[in-house]
Amino acid sequence: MRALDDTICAVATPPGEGGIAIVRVSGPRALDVARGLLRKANGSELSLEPRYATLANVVTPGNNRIIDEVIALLMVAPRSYTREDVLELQCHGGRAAANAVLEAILAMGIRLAEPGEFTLRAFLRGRIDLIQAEAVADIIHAQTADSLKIHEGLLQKKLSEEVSDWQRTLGDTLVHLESFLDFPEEELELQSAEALTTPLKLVANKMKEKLESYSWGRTAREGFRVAILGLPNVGKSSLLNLLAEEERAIVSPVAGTTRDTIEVKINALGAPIHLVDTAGLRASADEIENEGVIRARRAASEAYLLLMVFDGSRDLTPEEREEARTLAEGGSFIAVINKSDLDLRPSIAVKELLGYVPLKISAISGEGVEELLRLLRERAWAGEGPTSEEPLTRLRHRNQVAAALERVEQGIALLETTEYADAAANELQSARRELASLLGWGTPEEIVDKIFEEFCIGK
Ligand SMILES: Nc1nc2c(ncn2[C@@H]2O[C@H](COP(=O)(O)OP(=O)(O)OP(=O)(O)O)[C@@H](O)[C@H]2O)c(=O)[nH]1
Ligand SMILES: [Mg+2]
Repeated sequence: MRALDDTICAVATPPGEGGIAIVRVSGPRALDVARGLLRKANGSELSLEPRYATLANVVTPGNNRIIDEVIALLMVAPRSYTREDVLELQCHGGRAAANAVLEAILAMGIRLAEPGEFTLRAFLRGRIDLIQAEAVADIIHAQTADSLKIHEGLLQKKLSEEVSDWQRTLGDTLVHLESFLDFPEEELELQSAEALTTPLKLVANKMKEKLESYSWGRTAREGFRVAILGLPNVGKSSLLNLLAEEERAIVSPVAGTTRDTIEVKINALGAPIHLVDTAGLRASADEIENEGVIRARRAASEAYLLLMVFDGSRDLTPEEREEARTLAEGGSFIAVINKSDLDLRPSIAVKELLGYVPLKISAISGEGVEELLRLLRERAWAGEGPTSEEPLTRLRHRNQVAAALERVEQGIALLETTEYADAAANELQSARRELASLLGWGTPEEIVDKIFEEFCIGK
């Protein structure tokens, strides 16, 4: 496992302008940083009362030049997020102040934290389990109220406690089986198969219910995948940017601008939508563009819904008709005619082609976009709404529960044919290991690393 004995620091707030920016320090030297950099307004040294907000100047050691005026908070180990000494400095917002404070801390020999390293420390020190750590990342990334609610529940250990209950039940049966196996000379009676398997069957049923909740949980976490498709230059990337409310994809009048798929999560009036912008569909002599088209078709096949975009400023081409027909046969779609601010020529043609009047929108003026969001929400929820208050939301969780369930069912089958108490005990032990791994205990390091890679710096 990674080093836990050094001190790390990072700006914990996102880049950009805002009221405040927070710089975080965690580790044995956090107090040194406070002593070295914080001064009272009159320049004298200042001592921080743990858990009290203190107004302070951050100064350059040596010449006492003021870098920024901050609110300082000290959390002393083990009563902190990482269970280490933690110093948080609320600087003025924007990049400059927080970066200057960070530079001063780095100059003291403190290391810049990796993404998620504060939470990783909380996990490695046992303050939170892996499900809670994942929930922290998912809360940060949550786009909708549903996703937030589910992940707040996970952070409050709702799933962790259920898993621990299952482990306890398996453990009770194991104790009985093992004492029977370990001390045959004491002539302990093995309970009847029914007495042994009844609690196991209850656990198996609860696991099955959990597994069934995954489909909704995944949607709540990841969103409904909607792939934006169409010929080059129809305005797919412009539409993605408009819906995402940020300039995620490059937009240009050059046909064939987008190559790779670009994914963004949006909140369509409450519905979680995972939008995928794709390369314009056309045969090209450019190898990279062709790869882009292959990716676009893959995105189409993986999508829950297609958002077909047509260009309202020109007529439909024969290839476009052919593409649209094929896409329409392939799955559920919404068709829009973009560039409604220009002459809308093909709406009649699209109606003939696809059998309904497409929505007219403009990625430039924003016309029709509210209506598009409404349509997206409607179509998304038509497929699936909330089915469970506390669903499984991650594939990792689903796989671990499925693996544990398999072992429990195997154990039950062995107990029912009697004779095989030791084999059954092995199965139950394996099931307990799968559940422990779900909670993060004994989970392979590469899996843990992968989880923390999703985090942002400073969390
Ligand atoms: N007038 C007008 N122009 C638009 C609209 N939407 C996009 N455009 C313009 O159309 C051009 C192509 O836009 P993009 O968003 O890059 O189109 P695209 O479909 O992503 O293109 P490729 O990535 O090449 O497939 C750009 O010059 C945009 O400014 C619109 O609603 N109205
Ligand atoms: Mg594009």
